[in-house]
Amino acid sequence: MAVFFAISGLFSTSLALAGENDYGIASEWQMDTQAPATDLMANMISFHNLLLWIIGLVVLFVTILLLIIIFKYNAKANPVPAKFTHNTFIEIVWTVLPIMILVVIAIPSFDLLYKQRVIPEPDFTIKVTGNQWYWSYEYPDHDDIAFDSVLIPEDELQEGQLRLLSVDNEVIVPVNKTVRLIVTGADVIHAWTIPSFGVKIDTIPGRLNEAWFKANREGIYYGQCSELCGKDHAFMPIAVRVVSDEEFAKWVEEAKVKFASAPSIQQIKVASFSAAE
Ligand SMILES: [Cu+2]
Repeated sequence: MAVFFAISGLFSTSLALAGENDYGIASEWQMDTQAPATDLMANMISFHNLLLWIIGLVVLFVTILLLIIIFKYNAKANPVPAKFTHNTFIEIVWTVLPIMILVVIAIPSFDLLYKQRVIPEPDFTIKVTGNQWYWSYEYPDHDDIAFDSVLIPEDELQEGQLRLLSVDNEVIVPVNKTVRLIVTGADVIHAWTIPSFGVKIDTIPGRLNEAWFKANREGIYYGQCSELCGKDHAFMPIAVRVVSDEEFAKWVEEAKVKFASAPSIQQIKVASFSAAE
């Protein structure tokens, strides 16, 4: 069994290295992660692959030792048991070797944590608010464009739209720009994620969390709320479209007009709530 896991681990490593998986969306029979659209995610995948090799080799090594002991040192094959209780050399080896393995893991691990948590100078900021059960986005550096992003129900899907993933208003960002996310929750805890970006962060009511990404490839990327938040948790997807600088500038101009007049769902809710009081 252990050997099976080791081999399947190595197998999925080679799959990921071959870049078989899709960008921004799960693929049929997918093993391993979605293809990376940020340097950070590429970094995470190579760290993940390093760990798989280490885990695989450790499992293989331990399995071989176990098999040797099971067959060579059982009572039948070895009728006179040894009496020794200590072996200084082997004790040094099994202390020092794991320490060295942990150091090999720790160095890229801390490097990755640093890259994730220390946010580089952003080109602009997007504020993300998780609501039951949709997302709200604000672009404070672009005239406070604000809109809600709601799932397109299955019976209203147009050609090319995806069940449980497509939304009415996608987040639009330019390629190769550092985007800072400031996230919060309006009601309960949600979590915003785009697997291909290597970003996942809790949106907590009454608290601001920060994350960032710099997409290095144009395209559409999907994620799904990743913190159980109520009955429609599965129906509040995240869609980010990465476009060229020109397309982004064009979208900003259009969005200023489009979202200027449309009151957000949140505002309607608040209005009806206060009217009822
Ligand atoms: Cu949720």
